[in-house]
Amino acid sequence: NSPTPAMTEAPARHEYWMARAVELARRGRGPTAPNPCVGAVLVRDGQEVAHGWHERFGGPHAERRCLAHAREQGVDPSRCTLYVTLEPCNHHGKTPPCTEAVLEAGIPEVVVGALDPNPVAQGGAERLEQAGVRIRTRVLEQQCLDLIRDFRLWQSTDRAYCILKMAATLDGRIAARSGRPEPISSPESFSDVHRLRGLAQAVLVGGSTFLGDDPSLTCRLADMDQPTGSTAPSLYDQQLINDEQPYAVVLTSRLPGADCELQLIRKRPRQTIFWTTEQAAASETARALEDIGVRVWALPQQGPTLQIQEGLRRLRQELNGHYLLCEGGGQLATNMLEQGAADEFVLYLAPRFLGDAQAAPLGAGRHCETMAQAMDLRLGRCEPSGPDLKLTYYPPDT
Ligand code: AOF
Ligand code: ZN
Repeated sequence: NSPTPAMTEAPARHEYWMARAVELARRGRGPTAPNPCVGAVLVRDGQEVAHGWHERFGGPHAERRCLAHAREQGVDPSRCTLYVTLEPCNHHGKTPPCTEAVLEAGIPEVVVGALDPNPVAQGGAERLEQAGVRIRTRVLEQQCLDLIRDFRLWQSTDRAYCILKMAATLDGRIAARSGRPEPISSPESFSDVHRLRGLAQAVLVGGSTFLGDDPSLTCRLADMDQPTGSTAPSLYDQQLINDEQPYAVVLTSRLPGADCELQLIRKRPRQTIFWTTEQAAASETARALEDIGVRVWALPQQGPTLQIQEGLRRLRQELNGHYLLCEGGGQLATNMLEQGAADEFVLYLAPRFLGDAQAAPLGAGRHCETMAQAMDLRLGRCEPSGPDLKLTYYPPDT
């Protein structure tokens, strides 16, 4: 029997409520880009009395949403502790400073997850402390920093944030021996993947997946649940209304003919992008593809493959793409990890075991004599997804 948060020692209690704020913040992932997702909770006498999160870019910040919720509930914030995943902002941006809102509400204690990496907005914690508010910072800091990894990347680089997603059996296989695209993971994981596609402005596959699976790479909304509790029109609604689908990106040195029968070329040429070699991009085949609306981008060579980061940069610069979702296969996943282009690696592990060494594995193309050659990752999140396990990894040094 785990004790209730009200009974636990202060640090555990603070972490409990910060974890709750992190979950709230995650609901805003996507529509808040390129701003951070932020969550906030107001707690009184060990009870949550109000909550809020940043719902969409340009909208009210998490703290203000939380205070508005408190007002609706008839709660007096001057007897509460505010938990917020990111340091309250201290600047006039699209919205006035949250530090002002906190002081006006008379909140006596604020617990902050991560300090704001944005030099324009930071300094809120210090400002509140000077005004006499009890401040505690860096609570569950790593989780709160992981939450805004995308935001930190958008602030420090000019490229899109890349999520590498794979589904595998317990023995690390991504297909049976036939290679046919059969489902591996559960329906719950399937809808989670479509949520990721809904978040992304582009979905990337390798050349062999493109030719072998003939994927449509669309986000199929009808199968998905809506996020609950949101008042903003969700990204999913907007996509339904606008019929927006993520761009389909294919990394390949061999371009298909413009008259081929592949789904992307036949049905979605204007939303298809090839990342290819200089040579292929200069070919007649490339011109014919461009004539039907396909984009062909030449990427610089990097070792045996192409420089993925350059594709991510063009995606952000030319198409305002903030997220790219990479859906494998094993060779592309390996290249991506080797190039440090996977900012987040989401792995759905299904409780199934093939035991066939000829079945396609999660990774391919490297020669590793010893474990010293392994690429190390850091486990960020571990959560059930129906009967599967959803594991989120990050590069180790971040
Ligand atoms: C957010 N949501 O809940 C918090 C943020 O242009 P603005 O006014 O929306 O301000 C954006 C900056 O405010 C952002 O870069 C971050 O540093 C800070 N905090 N931002 O989008 C929030 N609390
Ligand atoms: Zn703010």
